[in-house]
Amino acid sequence: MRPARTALCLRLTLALGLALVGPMAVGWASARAPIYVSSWAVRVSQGYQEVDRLARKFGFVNFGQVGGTQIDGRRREDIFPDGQYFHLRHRGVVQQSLTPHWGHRLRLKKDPKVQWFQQQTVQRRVKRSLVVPTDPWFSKQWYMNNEMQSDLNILQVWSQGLSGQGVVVSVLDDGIEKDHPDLWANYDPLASYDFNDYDPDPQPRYTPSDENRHGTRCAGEVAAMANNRFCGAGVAYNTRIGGVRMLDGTITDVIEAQSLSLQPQHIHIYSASWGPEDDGRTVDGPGILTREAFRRGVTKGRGGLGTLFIWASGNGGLHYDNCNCDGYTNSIHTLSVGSTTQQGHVPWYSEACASTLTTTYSSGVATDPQIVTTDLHHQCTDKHTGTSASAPLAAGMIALALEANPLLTWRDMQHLVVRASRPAQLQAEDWRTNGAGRRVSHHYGYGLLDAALLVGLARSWLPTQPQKKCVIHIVHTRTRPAGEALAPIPILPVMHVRKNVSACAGHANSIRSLEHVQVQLSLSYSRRGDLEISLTSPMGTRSTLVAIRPFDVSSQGYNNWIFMSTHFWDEDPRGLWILGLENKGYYFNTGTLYRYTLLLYGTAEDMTARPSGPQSATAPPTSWATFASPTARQGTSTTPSRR
Ligand SMILES: *[C@@H]1O[C@H](CO)[C@@H](O)[C@H](O)[C@H]1NC(C)=O
Ligand SMILES: [Ca+2]
Ligand SMILES: [Ca+2]
Ligand SMILES: [Ca+2]
Repeated sequence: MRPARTALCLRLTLALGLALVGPMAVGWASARAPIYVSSWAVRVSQGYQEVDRLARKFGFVNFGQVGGTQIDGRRREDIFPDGQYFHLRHRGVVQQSLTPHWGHRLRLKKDPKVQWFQQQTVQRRVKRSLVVPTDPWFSKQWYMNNEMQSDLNILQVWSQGLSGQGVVVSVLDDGIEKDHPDLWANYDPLASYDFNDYDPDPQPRYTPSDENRHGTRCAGEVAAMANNRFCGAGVAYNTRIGGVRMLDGTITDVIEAQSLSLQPQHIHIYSASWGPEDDGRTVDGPGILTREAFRRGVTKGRGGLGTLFIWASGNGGLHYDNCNCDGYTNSIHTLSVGSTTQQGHVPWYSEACASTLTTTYSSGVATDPQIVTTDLHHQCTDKHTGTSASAPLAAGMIALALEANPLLTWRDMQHLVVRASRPAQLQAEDWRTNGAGRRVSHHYGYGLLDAALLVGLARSWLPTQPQKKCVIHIVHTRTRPAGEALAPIPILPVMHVRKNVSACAGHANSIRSLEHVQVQLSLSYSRRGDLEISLTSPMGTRSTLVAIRPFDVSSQGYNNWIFMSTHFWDEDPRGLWILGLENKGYYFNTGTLYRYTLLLYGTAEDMTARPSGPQSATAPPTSWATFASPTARQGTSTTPSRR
């Protein structure tokens, strides 16, 4: 499909090939389409020489007789006594394909000497035992050691022979202790750089307070080595791991953009746990270069399949921050990850917002268990916390999915994550069922990410059709070319702006199934944090674009700010969209709406017609979100801008 991908493809298919040779143990989830490999069984009665002729003629390699291997000098003729079955492979055929090779099928069919043939498919065989790493701290890794009923389901994936082989992840943070005993073997200098000191070595700067331990901790969650008698195991323990040191110094648009576009043909997944201050009053996002880095990443990175940017949703829960006021996590190009505690509660640091796609485990109150990972000074810790602990877990799970299917695009992966996330036992007051029948929450996105579901779906996923973008200008006070100026709209205490939308029907960019929806707003408001903004889709899904933020007393309003919601995923966008503006604070607030643009992203395909995902039809019990007591909150410290 995309020629630039060849090199990457080769390397990854090699890894896949290896996985296939081993005791292949795949898929316990749903029934799937067969996956064809570059291997044929043929029956030719005239024997070996005739098969050789056939192989030469069609460009196959003759791997010999099936059952004809010599053991102790004796032929194993008991299996196929007539000696007529042969194994052919073709080097010019992709290692794995969802369709049989029609050309070879036709040629073999036409050849009179071929009595029977069959292109081989991947046989899904489940190993009956789980592969459990022997690392001494693995027993403490509660979120993946099968101790709890709804863990991240990672043992299931390891037991299929997947461990992130061939995948490259880079952690953008404060450095990485590359000689750490649980990281060194997976450390990848090509996926690393130091943009604080401009040198290739991302080793953290050591200080008495060990403030630069964050990147090393995140890296271990992804790629700590397994079965080496040290610490625990990373989610994708054979993934190559790099670190970009960029948070330990002055951060600029240039440094962010350089970090996010480091080696985009080599690094497949970037994991980032930083952003604007989580103080509950900032509205800020990437600069012009960084936005371009995201755009280039998804269009040109990974051989054109698109770089995967995994982002922590934010730690501003204590300040009632909203991750939709953070332009990194709410970008359609980043896959935003929230947190839940072991008990399935909303953690005290968690930020709710409409752009979060999925959730993994992390810390909670002081009595909740935390995340086990590598630490500075060749140590191991069981005290890693916050949403910054959640994003790398998701990055590791996505690495496993990429090993299972290296050809997934950045949008494929978001579709898969939507389908592989489950409400499970996660508690929130706002679980709703959207128009595509999926439960979604502002605290958790589509719920807890399940690695086995993700990998199972990834194996048989048919590529998502091209992204369509439909832009609808609903309010604009710009002077039109004709000279007609539209008057700004005063914002009433409760106001709804309705628009019946065709979603570009009849045009090339007509959308049948939604992915991301953006709302771009320019408005003034006397106290920005008091204004709650919501969007309701034609299918009746109401998504809060921003909830009240009591600390945001700014009178600056929103200046072309883009809010994003993932809650309408796979819905049909045609019909009435309602933007809701509501004063939830100071009675005398006033404001003016200058501009409102609705940006719909999606595809022409009806995605709901595809086999349904893992979403359970039975609704789990919901309850009110619980927050830790203020005293317990002090147990965990977070640094602004790092998560
Ligand atoms: C929206 O417009 C379409 C086409 O004009 C019409 O059929 C439909 O009834 C309208 N829907 C609403 C809710 O007004
Ligand atoms: Ca350095
Ligand atoms: Ca280990
Ligand atoms: Ca935030």
